[in-house]
Amino acid sequence: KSGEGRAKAERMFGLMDGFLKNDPVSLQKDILDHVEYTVARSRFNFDDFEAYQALSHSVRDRLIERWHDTQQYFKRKDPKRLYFLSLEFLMGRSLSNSVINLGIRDQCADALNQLGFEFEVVAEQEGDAALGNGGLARLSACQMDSLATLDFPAIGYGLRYQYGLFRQVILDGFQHEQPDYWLNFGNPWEIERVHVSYAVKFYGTVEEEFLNGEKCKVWVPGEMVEAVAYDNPIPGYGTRNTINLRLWAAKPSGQYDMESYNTGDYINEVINRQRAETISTVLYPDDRSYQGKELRLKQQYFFVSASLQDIIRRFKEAHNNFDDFPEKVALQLNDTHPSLAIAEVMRVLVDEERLGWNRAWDIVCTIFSFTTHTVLPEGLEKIPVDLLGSLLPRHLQIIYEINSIFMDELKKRIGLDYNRLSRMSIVEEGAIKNIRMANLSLVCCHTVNGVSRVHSELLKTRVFKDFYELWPQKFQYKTNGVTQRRWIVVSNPSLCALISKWLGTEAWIRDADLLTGLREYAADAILQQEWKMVRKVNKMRLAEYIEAMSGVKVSADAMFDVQIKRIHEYKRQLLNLLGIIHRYDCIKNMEKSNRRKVVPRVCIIGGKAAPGYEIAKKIIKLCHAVAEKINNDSDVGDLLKLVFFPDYNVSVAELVIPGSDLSQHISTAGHEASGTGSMKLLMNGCLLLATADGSTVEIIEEIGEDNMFLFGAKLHEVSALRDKGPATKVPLQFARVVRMVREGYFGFKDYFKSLCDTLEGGGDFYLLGNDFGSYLEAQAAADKAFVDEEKWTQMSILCTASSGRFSSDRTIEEYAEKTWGIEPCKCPF
Ligand code: H53
Repeated sequence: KSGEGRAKAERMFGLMDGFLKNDPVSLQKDILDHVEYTVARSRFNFDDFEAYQALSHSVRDRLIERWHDTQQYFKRKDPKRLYFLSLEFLMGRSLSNSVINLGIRDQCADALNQLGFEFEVVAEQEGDAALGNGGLARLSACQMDSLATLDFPAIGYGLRYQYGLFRQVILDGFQHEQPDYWLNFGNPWEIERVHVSYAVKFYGTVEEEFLNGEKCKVWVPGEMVEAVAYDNPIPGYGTRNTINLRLWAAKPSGQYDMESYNTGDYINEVINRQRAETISTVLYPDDRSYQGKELRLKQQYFFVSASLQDIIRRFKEAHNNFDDFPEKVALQLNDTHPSLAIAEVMRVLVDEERLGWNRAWDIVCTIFSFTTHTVLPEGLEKIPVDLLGSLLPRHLQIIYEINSIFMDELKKRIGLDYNRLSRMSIVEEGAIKNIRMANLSLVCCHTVNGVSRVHSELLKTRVFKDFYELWPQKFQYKTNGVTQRRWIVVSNPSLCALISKWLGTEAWIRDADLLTGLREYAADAILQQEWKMVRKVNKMRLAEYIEAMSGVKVSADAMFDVQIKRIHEYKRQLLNLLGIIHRYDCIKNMEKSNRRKVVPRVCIIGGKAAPGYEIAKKIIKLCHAVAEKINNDSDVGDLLKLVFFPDYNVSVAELVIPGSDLSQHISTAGHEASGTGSMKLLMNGCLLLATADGSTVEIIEEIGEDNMFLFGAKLHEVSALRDKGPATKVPLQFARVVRMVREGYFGFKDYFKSLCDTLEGGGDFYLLGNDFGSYLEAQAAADKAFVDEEKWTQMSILCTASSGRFSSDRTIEEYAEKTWGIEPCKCPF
């Protein structure tokens, strides 16, 4: 464009103010219009849910406006874009988050008020979008918020499951799973794009053909499924930028085989075609054991293929030479779930674009980066060769070819060290041959990121040691972070207001490092008073919820002690429960007069167990059995209560976190890759009781050991302790509490036997016995600190003040600079 033309276009973008006005009167009119014309209710008669629908549609209109402008702007500027591929996004609710990021929260509340509705009540009508399992999935959601807020040109790609993570229902203390058919009331936060759809191929054979005298491979598929895009606008905070999360849904393909329509079996033919939709039906609820299921592999390829067709189409709109591809495209693999993308890009470039193997390979090696979220070799995904060969025959060939070239090069580098060669091979030999998706990713990506410093060290020295020695330059880490927009501004508005008041600015909402400004007031009596008030009100709200949910009355003066996360043996909810049993036992056995000295506690545990994870389900049952006993014991009264929060999800977290005094992050050292719950709690001024694992190690550096309760074996001690066999230091109290469970003090003796067996008789892989003594000491220290209100409040303020480093904004900035090589592209206001 000429200089003048560009200036004109700039002016146009500068004028790009919204059509839709954000004052309460305009908003109210829009809400009423949506009540009438979208929800089809009378504006004289609609309820809270309908108000939610109408308000959401009004907000969605505003999102769409910004979304269009942002896409338009990106298209014009054509920056290098980040494509974030993840099979899971745990978004939770959207309304409150959207109105806050758009800066129209108060106007919406006013508009509703005049119509006789309350914003909080209306927002409560929304269900969670739970298209993910746990930490990994919520991390993706936090990172999307940061990408938008920091104006990065990014697009998220994933799957639009019809059934999100199962609902956990507790019956008689046992977990039952119920399907989460979350779309039955419509979803105002997505936009169906019937015209953005791609055919995805499966099965079939690979044939050789001669084209222009050149031999080439052609994949003749046996099945085609259509992928249809659903766009979910993600607004940034304090910016016009609104990026896209594009989720794919499976539909029967339009391109079917005409032959089969002449067989006369019309009904069966239609039913078969309809089966295509199953691909995006349901989220796999187990987050780290991969069982080589065909449907799971289909999901992976389906979302990868559709996303890449979309990415390549977008690239080709503006470019005609694939050598420019790496300058415009960064592909981020969130764990190995999308790693088939590597083989898919090779296939497209070699078989369809005919670039030749070497040119295609050079491109592939510069566009992919990979983040791993696990510590354990068992957590790494493997795909049986037979399965891959039948579903994606051409991809298997490509992976074999990549491996063969890699193995040849490796032999030249390291010689004939067959053990090491077989460890590093992408193909795992054995009774069942497997493709190791992590090895594929390590070979083909330019960078592999860990999610905390300790995690990265473990990757280098254990999990991927062989690869680290070969390519040390590929290894980086970006300590995880969470978004303060969701975890303070949305979920804890009164703390948010207090922070802004004392800092004299709201700038920390975009720059969390500014929270350190609170440090200088940590000892200020007035701030402490206000801080305590805010926390007390949050605790009262939580107490009300507990009573409504479980019938258990709790006092907001007690210490609220929470452990909220997926149930896993390594996360040691069982250690927490044994500690609670010990506390109960002590109260029962102490002189009545001494009970006055006990610091009252409300212990809260929440989390889901994977449906097939027996031990985890027993831990949930034990929690209920112990709660039943304690909560009904008049000797104990208010001194100790135990509640299990059923169906823990993002919106439950938003309620629990602001009202927590103490939170537990007590995994056996060396097992939690990072952990992100701790960061959300820290931001909200909750003190941590924790082991030195994952990101906690870095949290300690920020807040100091004095401001938390640290315990347990250190990483370097763990393997020696295991080698030594049954812990020699197991305290007597440990044996006693395990015996209480074993002998049926809480009932269900036979059922809990196998749970107790994991702890005794040479087992105890997770070292509960070893850590029990120091765990009790840390708990005692927490009790002691809680009594000194002034000190506790000061520590609480310091936690929030030190949490800035754990904002996902920092994580994303590091990725942008060190891994993706992308720059902000800010849509003018
Ligand atoms: O990912 C989180 C980490 C956390 C880790 C978690 C995770 C999953 O949620 C699922 C599978 C997996 O391998 C790892 O356990 O430590 O904080 C985000 O990185």
